[in-house]
Amino acid sequence: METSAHWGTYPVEVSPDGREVVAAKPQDVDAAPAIGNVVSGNRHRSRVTRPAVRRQWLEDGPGPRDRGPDDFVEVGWDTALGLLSQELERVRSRFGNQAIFGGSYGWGSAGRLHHAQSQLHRFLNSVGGYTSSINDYSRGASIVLLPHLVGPRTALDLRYKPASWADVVEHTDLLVSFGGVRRSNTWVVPGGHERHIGSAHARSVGRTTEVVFLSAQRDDAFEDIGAEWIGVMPATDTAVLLALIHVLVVDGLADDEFLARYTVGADEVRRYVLGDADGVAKTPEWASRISRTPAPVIRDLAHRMAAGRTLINVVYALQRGEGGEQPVFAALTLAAFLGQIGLPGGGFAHGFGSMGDYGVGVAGSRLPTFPQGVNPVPDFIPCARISDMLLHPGEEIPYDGGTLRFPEVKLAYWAGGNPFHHHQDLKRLREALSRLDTFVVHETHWTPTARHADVVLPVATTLEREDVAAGAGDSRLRVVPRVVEPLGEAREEFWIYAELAGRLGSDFTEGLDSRQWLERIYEEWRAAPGSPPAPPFAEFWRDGGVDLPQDPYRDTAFAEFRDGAPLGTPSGRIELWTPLTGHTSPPSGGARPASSTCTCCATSRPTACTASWTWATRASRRRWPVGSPSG
Ligand SMILES: Nc1nc2c(c(=O)[nH]1)N[C@H]1C(S)=C(S)[C@@H](COP(=O)(O)OP(=O)(O)OC[C@H]3O[C@@H](n4cnc5c(=O)[nH]c(N)nc54)[C@H](O)[C@@H]3O)O[C@H]1N2
Ligand SMILES: Nc1nc2c(c(=O)[nH]1)N[C@H]1C(S)=C(S)[C@@H](COP(=O)(O)OP(=O)(O)OC[C@H]3O[C@@H](n4cnc5c(=O)[nH]c(N)nc54)[C@H](O)[C@@H]3O)O[C@H]1N2
Ligand SMILES: [Mo]
Repeated sequence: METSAHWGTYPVEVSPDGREVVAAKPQDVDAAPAIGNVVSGNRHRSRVTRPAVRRQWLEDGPGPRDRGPDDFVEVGWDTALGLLSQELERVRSRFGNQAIFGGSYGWGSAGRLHHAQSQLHRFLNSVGGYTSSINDYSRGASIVLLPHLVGPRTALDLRYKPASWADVVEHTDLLVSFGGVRRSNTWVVPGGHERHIGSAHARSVGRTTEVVFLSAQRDDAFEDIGAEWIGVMPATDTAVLLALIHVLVVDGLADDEFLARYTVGADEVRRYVLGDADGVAKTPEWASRISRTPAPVIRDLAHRMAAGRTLINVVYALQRGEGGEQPVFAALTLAAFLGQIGLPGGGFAHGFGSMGDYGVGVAGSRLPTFPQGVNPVPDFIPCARISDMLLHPGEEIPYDGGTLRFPEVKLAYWAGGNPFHHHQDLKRLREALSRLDTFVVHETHWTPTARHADVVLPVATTLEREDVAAGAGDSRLRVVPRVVEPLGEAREEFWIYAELAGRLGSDFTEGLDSRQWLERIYEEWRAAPGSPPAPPFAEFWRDGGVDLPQDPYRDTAFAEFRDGAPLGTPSGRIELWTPLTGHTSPPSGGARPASSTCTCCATSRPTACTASWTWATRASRRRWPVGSPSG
């Protein structure tokens, strides 16, 4: 029997007594070794097996308190659901639905129906809505930045239609990656893939293309890719990038024709790297003092880049820190100075080695989706502002060229994420959570987040429920069968929300159980225009899945632009500079963006989030990472 995780597809067996799951030998030659932990974790003693309520909350009622690891009282489902529905009712009727935070960032587990966030959002929408969160921790800065530089559609294409591994093999002479092209990272895809393909691609690239990666770690790239390592201090890549531009400008290697035709602001960049703007020439010697990358290495790299078809890749990690938008901006600028943006296998990429679905070269099919309904509450935060929101209710912050006011939240509801794993400054997070009246967590395991909750509800794992799974560009929509019964009193979240909705007088299920919903989302997907040929549900289930078409995408991001189609930026070109006075309006026109993030959300201080996303602005305020690796 095969199951699915974000880590991929893998076979499992069940012990003769039907209770334990046993990992079987994977057919996937590139299977992630960590997959074994999923199986051994399924019956681990850290599983949440019964609903549990913080004793103090139970005895003294909802209210702000230090949510340390004090004791929990296990209660029956009826008691837990009764208490929780009462509390949800109290908060929504007394304070309004915006006092419920349901952002609930996190990956949960693979599966299209039992997607933890979709389920929670559908439930909260059914009871009047919630304060939501947008964007992510993965590309928090670049999701907001790139639409301003290249337009919203091209920014999206850079994620889903970048130069592919196959393009690199065929066209790229030199792939320069800022950050390691890690094998381990490509094991993971949202929704998982039928088979891991990263290593095979890396082997091909290793045979055809010179690969150079800049990183603090020597062993930071696929072994097979045969990459050359250049050491750089973390968070100093922007200095190296500016020095590379400096060399191109000074040595006459910049593609002035491309810059004139396809970009705005190149003259300002030239003046900036030459030091006309601030008296500091961004020479390789200047950069080497900051980055510890030797100046001759930088100079040589610039010449190698200009000598053939070069693709510049920036891994996600670089933008996940203060000032993290700068290396992304500077790398795009460098690619513009090389003039190869939009040529096959050349230009700029942002994700090789960060995610297994990056550059697979296949146009992703639409996938079955559990409908979430409509959220009438307009309040939202960039997801990484959780502590700021709780500590500073009512305060305004600049966000993506506009202003955002933090709502006053009384109850946070988390399902499928672990903020004590993913957030910064955990002491501050703990202080922030102490301001809540109530913190609800659905978990499979007693994570640190669960231990900080007031109400902890035990949920069934992927191995304990039925679902369907696939990732973007996947070769198969897979059946995810129930392998064992839920442990202890763990339940499907679908059941939990159905029960709560019943108590609160709303409709979560539309009269269907989770198996019927599975069939419904599958059949709706099958009937939708543009879906690939697929059999009826019963046949699909019996066959264990259906193959998805592997149509290669024709035009990569920027291909049409190179052919003359304008970008979705105000100038229609790549914007390398923005006047220091005033920001261009966000692509959304100031309204809530469908999906994007705060430039500074990786920092968690409102004062650091200035929506000043040009590195020119940053530099002028002397926020440059000069001298210290952490900036
Ligand atoms: N220091 C540092 N912090 C980081 C990063 C970093 O590089 N360094 N990376 C950041 C990034 S890019 C990301 S994406 C985040 C990841 O942050 P998270 O997505 O929060 O991390 P996970 O540990 O995968 O949390 C998922 C949780 O969901 C639970 N779970 C699984 N299935 C289900 C389910 O069906 N229902 C429910 N209710 N729960 C379920 C799991 O037990 C687990 O605790 O971390 C971010 N934080
Ligand atoms: N095995 C595994 N794979 C995963 C995940 C996982 O949890 N486990 N999470 C997935 C998720 S949610 C995401 S968002 C992606 C994250 O993908 P990334 O953000 O790309 O992954 P990281 O491993 O954090 O960073 C990649 C490499 O960048 C280098 N690096 C870090 N900072 C700097 C810097 O300032 N300069 C330079 N030059 N190099 C730097 C580090 O050496 C690191 O090995 O990974 C995905 N893949
Ligand atoms: Mo991520």
